[in-house]
Amino acid sequence: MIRNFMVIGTGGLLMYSRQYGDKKVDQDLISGFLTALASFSSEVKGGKIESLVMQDIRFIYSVGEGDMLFVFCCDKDDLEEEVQGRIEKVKNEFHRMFADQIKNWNGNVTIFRPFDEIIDEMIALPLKIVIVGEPGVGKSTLFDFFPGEGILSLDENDNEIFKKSVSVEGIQNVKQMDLFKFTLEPLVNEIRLHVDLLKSADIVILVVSSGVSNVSRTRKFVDKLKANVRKGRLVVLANMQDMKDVALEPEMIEKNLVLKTYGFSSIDSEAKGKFFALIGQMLSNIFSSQVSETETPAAEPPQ
Ligand SMILES: Nc1nc2c(ncn2[C@@H]2O[C@H](COP(=O)(O)OP(=O)(O)OP(=O)(O)O)[C@@H](O)[C@H]2O)c(=O)[nH]1
Ligand SMILES: [Mg+2]
Repeated sequence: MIRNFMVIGTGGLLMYSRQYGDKKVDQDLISGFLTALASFSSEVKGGKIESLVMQDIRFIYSVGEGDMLFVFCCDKDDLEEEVQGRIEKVKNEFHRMFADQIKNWNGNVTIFRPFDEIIDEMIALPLKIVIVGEPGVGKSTLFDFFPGEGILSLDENDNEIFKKSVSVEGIQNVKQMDLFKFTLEPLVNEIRLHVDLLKSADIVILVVSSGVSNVSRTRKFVDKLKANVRKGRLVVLANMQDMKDVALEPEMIEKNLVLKTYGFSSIDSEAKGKFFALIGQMLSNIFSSQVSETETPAAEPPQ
């Protein structure tokens, strides 16, 4: 996820800054980045797009006219290409909109605020969601909420990767989402082929049918999956909660798999809306500070 976008003028003056999500990028880290840049400034000339990782932040930057610096601060595991493609567009648009103001800039940062709307449009990356589970847990039923064709591609071993891009309603700052679908066992067995996708996914949803045997089989794959997903991003969708007689309660499953678990039923008449609401809830849980309490077995069990 992009956390912050900055335009820095000559002499290191911050001309424009826009923050996304609740978590501010640490000011000291930004200063550290600028200091590091100054120490090899000859290399950043020429409009090339560069990237520098400091702590958990990846700075992707490009120099514009008059040595202005355009910087995206992202998560370190984000795929660079996805952001790089946008930085040139953003840079050109900023220069185009503010050509005169930049020339005679007197230090007033408010004159650049009209850029808020432009940047929000330009950098909206689709939310990347991986859906994984054993056969028959309801993955396809979830995908079928969304009209339109999916795209099928093959990995190196001819396993199918199914992707569907859908428009999102009702989640703040999210307009589009890319859903990927995998069957649990082949994914985990071939996990090295999918590390980039898993690590860069905003959320990885492990779907279970909430049946005892399905949950216990799923459990065997959790550790390996968790090791390849960003902290707090692997969650469980306890599907088929309508099957009251056989479905384990979400709290039980959460305890058993030691992962944040959300109850669900895909055959609910309002399942689509509820699915969006859940995604919103997952996102806000991920970005709140107590993210992954449930991931530590030592944490008190939910009751
Ligand atoms: N009662 C109930 N049935 C469900 C629910 N979700 C899915 N099903 C049914 O479960 C069956 C399997 O669902 P699918 O969506 O095909 O499962 P899948 O995970 O895509 O399965 P594979 O494609 O074989 O991997 C279908 O008959 C669905 O109608 C649910 O929440 N409640
Ligand atoms: Mg299916």
